[in-house]
Amino acid sequence: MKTNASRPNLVILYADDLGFGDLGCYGARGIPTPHLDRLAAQGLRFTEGHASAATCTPARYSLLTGAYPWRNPRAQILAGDAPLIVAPDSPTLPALLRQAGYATGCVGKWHLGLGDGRLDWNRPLARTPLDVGFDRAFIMAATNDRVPCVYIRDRSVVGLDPADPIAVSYAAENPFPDQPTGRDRPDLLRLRYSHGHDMTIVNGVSRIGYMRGGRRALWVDEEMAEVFLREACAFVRDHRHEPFFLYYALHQPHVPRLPSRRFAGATPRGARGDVIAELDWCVGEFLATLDELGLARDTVVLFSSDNGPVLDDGYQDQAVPLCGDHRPAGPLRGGKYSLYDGGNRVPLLLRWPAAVRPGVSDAVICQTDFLASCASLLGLPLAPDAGPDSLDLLPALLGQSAAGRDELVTEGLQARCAIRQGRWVLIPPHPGPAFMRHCGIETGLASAPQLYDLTADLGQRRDLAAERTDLVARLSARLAQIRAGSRTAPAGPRRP
Ligand code: NG6
Ligand code: CA
Repeated sequence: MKTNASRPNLVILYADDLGFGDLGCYGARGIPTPHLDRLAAQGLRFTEGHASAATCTPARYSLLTGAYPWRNPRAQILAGDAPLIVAPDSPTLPALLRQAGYATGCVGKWHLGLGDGRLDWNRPLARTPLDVGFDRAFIMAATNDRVPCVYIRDRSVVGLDPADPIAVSYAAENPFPDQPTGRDRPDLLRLRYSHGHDMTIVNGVSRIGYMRGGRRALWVDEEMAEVFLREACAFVRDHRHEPFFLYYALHQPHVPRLPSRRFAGATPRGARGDVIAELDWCVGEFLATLDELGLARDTVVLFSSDNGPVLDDGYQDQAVPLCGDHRPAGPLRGGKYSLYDGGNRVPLLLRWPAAVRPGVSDAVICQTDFLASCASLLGLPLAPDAGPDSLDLLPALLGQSAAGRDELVTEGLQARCAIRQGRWVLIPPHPGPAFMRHCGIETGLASAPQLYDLTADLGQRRDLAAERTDLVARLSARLAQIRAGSRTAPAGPRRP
């Protein structure tokens, strides 16, 4: 089946921990991102694109299911051996597109769990992206700082030698005393940890979790960008004659930040800047493949990030001292893990040359809305239980309307939520430290409610909770009502 304007290809390029201020087109200085800047110039650049959460697993869960992450108590930063948290055969974005005849592929960071709780890495895996709507998958299980440090194709670890089976453990104690850890053998490290990340050493970098075996299958961090890029391009090449959906989840700029030789030292911002430059290059190479295959015009390319930025996320890679005057979250307060806007407001770009005129949009869009908006684009009905928090924002996404969400719930750590309504954000009282000392991030947690007017105070500096007790009461009640309910999107037509 040939693609055309009513059945465009869809690609989601998803960065890991890229902040609102990290790209040139969002005001970054000192980190060249020419390819993403060009993508922005050729399409729509959103100033109010939001992940549903300030960490990876919950945000990705929402993107694929159209549900707020706190609806699923397991949608929290997962260990590398956690079971799949998306119900098999549930109505996900890839499942919707697969049903509509699209070839569906997943490349890159997964972090939504694998298997059914009895994971054996040496046998075909019971639950993988293939069980939630993808025809093909080439992934890492969790994050680049978590074991197992291997690639998985469809259901199997790539390049595994059966004589050297993989064992993985997230127990408190190292069950593999013969495997050196960062804690015991710092002399073996080429990149030292700053906090956490002191367990099994792989490629001279200690990780989260313990691992033994699988030596032939271990990834080389510096090759990861090219490996995923190659797989993403191969998927597009293989499916160029039919409509396709590709979810290409890049690993940059998540820790450990180990760019390929080409990008080591490419920016004055140190490793974090270098891997953002590398991310930009990957996007450029990927877009060039669309051009070469004559697919650019009829392909909707969405670019976004799973959560806000962090400088020191556990390795001594000099991200803090080399940051200089670069502001990874731009004008926003907080970053990754935070309930402030810097945690969830991220770059969001959409290019579709056949139908979308370039511009800038201030419509509030959440990644949760991609599901219903795609269904709307393709004229596909959504099951009543599909995407309980997914709004059809197609007109806003295509630049035909300035109206996005009026209301949005976002989550920091551990399902603690804030609510946005129009210009107002309420962060209810939540127990916990106001500041993450290791990461240098303001969490937004406080014993009193906080209320901010984003129109007058984008940087969330002036807390108006004491002055506007009426709004605090109204928004608190609304948040409680939302959390007690089972959906926020209408089950029928979903235009807000
Ligand atoms: C944290 C890790 C951090 C990162 C994060 C998940 C420590 C001390 N910190 O627990 O390095 O891996 O989890 O990041 O272990 S995310 O982008 O996948 O949400
Ligand atoms: Ca992330």
